[in-house]
Amino acid sequence: MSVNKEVILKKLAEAVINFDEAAAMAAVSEAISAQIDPVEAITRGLTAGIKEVGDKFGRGEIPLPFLMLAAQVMEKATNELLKYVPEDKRPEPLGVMVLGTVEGDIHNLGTNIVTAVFTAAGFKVYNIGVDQPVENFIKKAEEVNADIIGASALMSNTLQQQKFLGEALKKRGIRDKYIYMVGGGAFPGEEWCRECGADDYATDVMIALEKAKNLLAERKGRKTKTAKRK
Ligand code: B12
Repeated sequence: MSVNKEVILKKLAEAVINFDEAAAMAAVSEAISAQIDPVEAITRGLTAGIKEVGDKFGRGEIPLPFLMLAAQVMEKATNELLKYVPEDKRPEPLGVMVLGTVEGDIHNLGTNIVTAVFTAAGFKVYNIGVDQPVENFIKKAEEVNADIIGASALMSNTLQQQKFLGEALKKRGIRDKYIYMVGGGAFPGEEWCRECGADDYATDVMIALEKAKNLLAERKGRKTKTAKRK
């Protein structure tokens, strides 16, 4: 691993920690010139920074306006890096995903990254935005005939919405129509995924992508087998 790459990733993280937009954009340029994978620059650079800011906020070491400044820097730098994620142009989408942040939660840096990375990988993503009631996920998924429903939650008091969505899908008898994935920074792990009745979870976009591809392949395999048996 090149030393230069680690230095640039650190600069990206520090720029967010110091809410220094100029330093962030300079580090973004350096990352692009050094041909660092833009997704890695986001996940190992900027995201490491925003996590540290979040921890400081959580410990009461910095007030909310500083958290907001750091989030703005993160968003601007992320948007610039996402321009360099190569588009994988496929005639048919790999899969259709409806994605959003659950009701009561306005965090969207993560879902914007998931949207960009999944789109670049060949998915058609309908990002329905933040603060979305359970019904809206279902309505959109039914409307666009989605393969995957993805729900993001970042706070302990909004996590339960992921469970409500799983329950609502079941109640309507359409749970098996969809792959249901849950994620977001505050994700408690495997056990919570099961409680939500979800197929899988991820707290990192690249892991989410790999899991989504595997789940789709599994499902397509199952469908082909059923069709052959008929
Ligand atoms: C940035 C930030 C903000 C920004 C949000 C800006 C924006 N446009 O999103 C602002 C300043 C607005 C904000 C506001 C608030 N925040 Co805030 N925020 C954060 C912070 C620091 C980072 C979150 C983030 O963007 N991370 C970076 C992204 C890229 O990561 P991510 O979301 O996890 O996404 C990745 C993966 O999870 C995955 N992924 C994401 N979604 C999905 C979906 C699926 C289906 C899958 C498979 C994968 C996946 O892929 C992404 C890329 O790798 C966190 C701390 C933390 N450590 O998470 C606190 C944090 C989440 N916030 C917190 C709080 C309390 C708040 C406020 C209530 C503060 C207040 N007093 O007003 C408000 C919330 C208002 C509301 N109703 O939602 C708390 C929550 C505590 C808790 N456990 O409940 C945290 C944990 C901070 C803390 N330590 O106290 N916040």
